[in-house]
Amino acid sequence: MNPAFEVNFDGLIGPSHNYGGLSDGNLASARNAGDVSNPREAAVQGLEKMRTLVRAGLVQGVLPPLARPNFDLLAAAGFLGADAQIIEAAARTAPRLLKAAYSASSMWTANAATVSPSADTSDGRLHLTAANLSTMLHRSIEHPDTTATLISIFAGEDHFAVHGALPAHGDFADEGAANHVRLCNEQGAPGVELFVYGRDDGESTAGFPARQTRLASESVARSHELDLVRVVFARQARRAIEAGAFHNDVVCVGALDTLFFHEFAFEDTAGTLDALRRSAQGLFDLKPVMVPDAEVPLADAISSYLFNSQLLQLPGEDRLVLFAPGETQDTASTRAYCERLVTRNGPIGRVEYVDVRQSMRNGGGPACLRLRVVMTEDQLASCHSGVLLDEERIDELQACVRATYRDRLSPADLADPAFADECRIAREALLGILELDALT
Ligand code: SUG
Repeated sequence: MNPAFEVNFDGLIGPSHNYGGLSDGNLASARNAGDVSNPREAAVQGLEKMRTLVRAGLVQGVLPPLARPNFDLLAAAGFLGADAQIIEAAARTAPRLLKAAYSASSMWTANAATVSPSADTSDGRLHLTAANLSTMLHRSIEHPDTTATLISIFAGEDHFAVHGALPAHGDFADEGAANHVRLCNEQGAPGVELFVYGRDDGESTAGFPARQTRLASESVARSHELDLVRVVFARQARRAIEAGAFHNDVVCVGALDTLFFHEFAFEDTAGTLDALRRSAQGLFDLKPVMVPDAEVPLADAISSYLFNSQLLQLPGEDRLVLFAPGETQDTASTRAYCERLVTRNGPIGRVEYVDVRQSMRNGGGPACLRLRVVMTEDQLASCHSGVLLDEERIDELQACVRATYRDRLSPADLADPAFADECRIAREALLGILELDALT
């Protein structure tokens, strides 16, 4: 076995972070629509989370923000001319479209791609498939640029296979790693990949959208050349989606042999656990930690984002650590649950709270902000080193954010053509620090 470890690639929050209210079914996005955001604080909070993990001894990566506004989207809608003219015309006649073009949603890199480590794939390469994010307009424009970013970071076909997104149709709706959990004994050993979907292709559901289809999950599993004996497809509970869990990672998180999930996460909990145990036979003994609704009501799980935590193995600690959002500490039921959880003799030994409130108000917790990539030493050595962080680089990025980002942004401010230049200048400076100038 080739030893491997998990690298978290967090999204660096972009200068246009705003509360656009663009995501139907995402209660936080709807609740905070139109509020004034603070992009500077948002990016600093995200970088502080990365710093916490660097200090804990983990390898931490970062993915740069995508260029915003996305002029291709505006041009596709017939807005042509000089940049300032395009923005003024769009602000006047299509303000919602302008918000979509400006969305900083690429920060939630759990949705950037689905990742299968080389221990699970038949060609021994690390596979990544960019997610088409086809359900939400503002997210559907991310994948071409995300694919380009992934190719420039995971360069070299000996080690990496970067796949472009699935066809942009509802039947292939794909939201990436937010609906995918990899379980294993140790990172370098073969694991079991759990794909969670909300509907079948061709199936329409009333109410909040189910953003992942079974066909999309199966397609990714096939192109990643996974051993299908080690793959489980499970249906997300309709009840969870209706309660505001627009991605599975709002009600479930897994790490190593541990699956931490809410009682109402899956349509068929017993069947899902049985299938996981069967797939894990000979590899590891599954450790399920199910949170009963009687202890944490589904509504609290979703408003506090208890499950949208990072579940991490830290050097020197024998049990897993849950890095949960501060909102989990502020919510009585989840705080009490976490206090009880760590006193038990289970696989989770400690809970730490992190402040990512700016992102949380758009429905993005600690787990949304990171893409997990399990890598061997060789793969790490051949990926682009400019995006791997030490504290010095974090300091540089924070200084750049403080110098170039606004600390107040309302959706109405997007109408100001000068803001587009500010966004470009800020992003170019960040790309310079990450040695990714080729992406400008
Ligand atoms: O897709 N919010 C994101 C949040 C993504 C969270 N990711 C995971 N759970 N992995 C979404 O709904 C809101 C943007 C706005 O409303 O302006 C938004 O896109």
